Amino acid sequence: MTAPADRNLMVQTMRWFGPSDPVSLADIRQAGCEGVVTALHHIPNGEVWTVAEIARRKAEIEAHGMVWSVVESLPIHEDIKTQGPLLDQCLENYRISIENLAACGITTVTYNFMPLLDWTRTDLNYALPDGARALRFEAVAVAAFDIFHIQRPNAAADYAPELVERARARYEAMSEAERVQLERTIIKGLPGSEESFGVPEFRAALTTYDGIGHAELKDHMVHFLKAVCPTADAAGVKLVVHPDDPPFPIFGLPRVVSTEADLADLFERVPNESNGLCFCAGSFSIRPDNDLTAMIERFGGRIYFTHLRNTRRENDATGNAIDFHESPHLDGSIDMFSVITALRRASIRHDRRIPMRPDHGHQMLDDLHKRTNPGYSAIGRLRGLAELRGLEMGIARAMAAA
Ligand code: CS2
Ligand code: MN
Repeated sequence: MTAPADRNLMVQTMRWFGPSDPVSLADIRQAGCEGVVTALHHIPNGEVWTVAEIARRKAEIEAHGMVWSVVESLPIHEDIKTQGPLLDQCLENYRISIENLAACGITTVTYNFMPLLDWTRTDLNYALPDGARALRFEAVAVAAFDIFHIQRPNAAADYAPELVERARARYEAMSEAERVQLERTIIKGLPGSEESFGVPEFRAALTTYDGIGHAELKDHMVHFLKAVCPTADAAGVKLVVHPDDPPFPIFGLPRVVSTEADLADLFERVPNESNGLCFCAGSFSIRPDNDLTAMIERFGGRIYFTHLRNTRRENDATGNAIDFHESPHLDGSIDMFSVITALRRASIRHDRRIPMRPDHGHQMLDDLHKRTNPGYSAIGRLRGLAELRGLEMGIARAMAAA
């Protein structure tokens, strides 16, 4: 019997990118994980995930003594976000994939609703004082890329004049190789991203969002949820949206899952039980106006998955002028003790075990000499997981004893 203090502890997991991931299922098991978070990355975005393909992946995970806890992600085709020509077909395929996952017993499904790009960083090799490498986002690099490299029409209007000038100086000082490197980092696609672009393709893709602002994109998201949630409700599947990373508009593209107000709006407009949240602490942490514990308090009933990660804001700017890098899990702009305490309260209140994964980690120790997926090396995530699991256990025991 589980001691009361240990009831409803989070389900520890790691993300696995499938057979080509340099971190193996055996490695994830040794990290002490009970579950795996993965996706069928080989199936093109918009197509159906068949029962056969799902079952094959599931068996592979179970052969390593773990379970497939969460799908991350069942991606949203661009035609759902822009309401393009394939909209209805993509919605139908999404519903079928949800039913097929449920038939295989997989009932938590992550997605994001970010136009074109998934998460965005400008430096994947940022040297920390201790010699480890982190992922970093620098506002001036994004502005330089946007205004001077891809030359998006009217891009400069989206930045403070002072930032535009710094971006100009920065771009002029960059070598050709540095420009290509920045381009690759921003639009070639980070791990988990479904899209990958060169400059002409990216320019063309941006125009598919002409006329789609914040209100329109939110309407498209509500349309998507209304089309798929009844199927998910009936199948017992929770659809959990991953917040925008970073949580503000980028390249003139709107973002609609960035703040407490965004979430309140989405849950009000689509109250279905299956409309859930992947609480990514790292993504929300980038905005100083996001109060993470208040958000967990308010939306706890909707949280079915959490990414625990921390960031360090490097300036006191807001909006698209913020610089940040990914910090150690327990040492950054957010107080992880408060976040896990709030999640613990939500788990107890709703009597549920929330799957968690250490979201990203530093490249450190032996991994500095290996090929790794940026943010997804073994040792950095193992450090994060070890710290988080100890913190959670301490919180749970202390709460039970109080
Ligand atoms: C990223 C994304 O911040 C993150 O977790 O690694 O790949 C994220 O998992 C997806 O946007 C979720 O759909
Ligand atoms: Mn995340």
